[in-house]
This record gives sequence, C-alpha cells and structure tokens, in this order.
Amino acid sequence: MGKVLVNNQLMDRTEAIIDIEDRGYQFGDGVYEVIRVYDGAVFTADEHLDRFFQSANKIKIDVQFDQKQLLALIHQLIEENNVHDGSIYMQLTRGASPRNHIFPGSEIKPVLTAYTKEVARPEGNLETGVKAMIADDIRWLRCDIKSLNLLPNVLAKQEATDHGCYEAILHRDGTVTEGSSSNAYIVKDGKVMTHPATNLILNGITRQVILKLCQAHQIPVAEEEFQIEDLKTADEIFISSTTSEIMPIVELDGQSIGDGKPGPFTRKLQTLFLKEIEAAKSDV
Ligand code: PSZ
Repeated sequence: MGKVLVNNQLMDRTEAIIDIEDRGYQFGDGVYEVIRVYDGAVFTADEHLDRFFQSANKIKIDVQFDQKQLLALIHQLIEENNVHDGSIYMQLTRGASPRNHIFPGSEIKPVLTAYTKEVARPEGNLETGVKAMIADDIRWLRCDIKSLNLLPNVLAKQEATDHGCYEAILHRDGTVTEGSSSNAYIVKDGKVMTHPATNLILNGITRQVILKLCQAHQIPVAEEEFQIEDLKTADEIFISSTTSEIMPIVELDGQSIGDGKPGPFTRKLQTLFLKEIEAAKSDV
C-alpha cells in the first residue's frame, strides 16, 4: 500500500486521517505539486518546491516547513516506498476548522499531505504523438497559482477524452493559453512560441526546462501570445507537463498538423529533454 506523508509524519495510507472539514475538501482551499521521479531521482525538485511555496504565499498559506525540510521529507517518502519511475503528489491546505469562508485563526495549522506512485514514461505517445481539440478557457484569472480548484480543467479534459483526444488546448477570446493540464507550444517558420508566463497560465517546470534548452541550443523561441488561427496553421504543435514531458500533437480538431507526424523541432527538444533526465539520474 505504501507510506504517505501527513504533515511531518510518514504513516501507512490506511492510518492517514483527514478531517471532513479540511478546507481543501470543503473549498479547494489549498495548493499542490506533482514532481517526477526517474530511476529513484527527483527531477527538478527545487523548481517544484519553489513554485509550491510561491503558490502557498499567493493564497496566504503559511508553510510550516522550510524548503530543505520538505525536500528531506520527500526523499524519505520516495525511499520508504521504493519509487523507481513514478511521481510524488503533495498538497497543502489551509487546515481544518468549522466551515466558514473567512480564514481560520492562526491556531489552525495548514495540512500537508503527500503520496507517491509508480508511473511509466508515456513512450508510445511520445513517439507517435497524440490528438488534441480546442476548448474555451473558462478558468479564473490566477492560473499562475497551482490551486486545488481544477473543475474547469477537469471538464475540459473530459471533453477532450469524450472526443477521443489526449488534451484540450484552451483559448481566451482566440488567444491560446495552455492545455487543461499542460503548457502549449507551436512551431512556425522555425520559431517555437508559447504563451508568456502571466496570470493566465501555469508557468510549468517542464516549460522552464524547454525554454532553457532552446536558449542553450540556439533554437529560436519566443514567449509570445498566439491565436487559434496560428495553432491551426502551425508547422508543429506540442504540449508539456511533468508526466507528459514533451508530447507531440499531430492532430487538432480532426485536422492533421504538418504531415501528421511529430516534427523536427519537437523531436530535437524531446532528445534534449531525455538528456536532462539522464543527467538528473546520475546526479544522485
Ligand atoms: O500527471 C499528470 O497528468 C500531470 S502532472 C502535471 C501536470 C499533469 N500538469 C501541470 C500543468 C497544469 O496543470 C497546467 C494547467 N498547465 C501547465 C502544466 C505543466 O506544468 P509542469 O510542467 O510543471 O508539470
């Protein structure tokens, strides 16, 4: 069954008790992170923990641990559960108290939970590419916060699934923002483009790695808005996330993108990303 983390304690999952009036459960009042584990090594841990603390700060939750302590707890959990290729999910809520929109007093402490699971790399899909559809971005205006409130994302992902698609790529008034659980990119005339890291998207850790790789390898890249029309006529489309890595989109709303196969820029970035994974593995 594996161990889970509740605040600073590792315990059996069956022993973990979360209050019915935990504000995460009542209001979605909390934040979370998903971090990848490759060969037992935590990938881009510092970047994920930075964002976790930033998300908590943005909604005024005071984290009871510092980043170093949290990293130590994560390592403990991974070791205890013997995670090989998998992920760690961690969330922090504003704590449990009688239901009331107003924040509880400082005597109520945030609740941290975390668990791990085995997840294989999606090698087949990375090779062939996947289908996507376009959907309306109906989310709030603080998508930069990795908040527990994922209802619009869940609805968009289900719509994609119902249409036989892997992902819904979202737009606001024609401007492409990101996927329901990924960042979105186009390649046009030899340039990679993705929405700037504003309040309208989550600044993905995978996105940050991709931008760094583009810069290091002289791949033209711009954090610039683009429109649905640019998406439809792109030479290549790909999405990125912690578990999907760099996922080619080869069909959009039933229309082939490029020649219907993952394009050369996407392939190049996948190769470079794989090297990053390999480097992280040998780091430990
Ligand atoms: O397991 C999964 O399906 C995961 S793990 C992380 C994600 C999906 N997605 C994170 C995410 C997101 O939810 C939104 C709305 N935009 C972008 C991303 C990509 O962020 P990173 O690269 O940090 O995972």
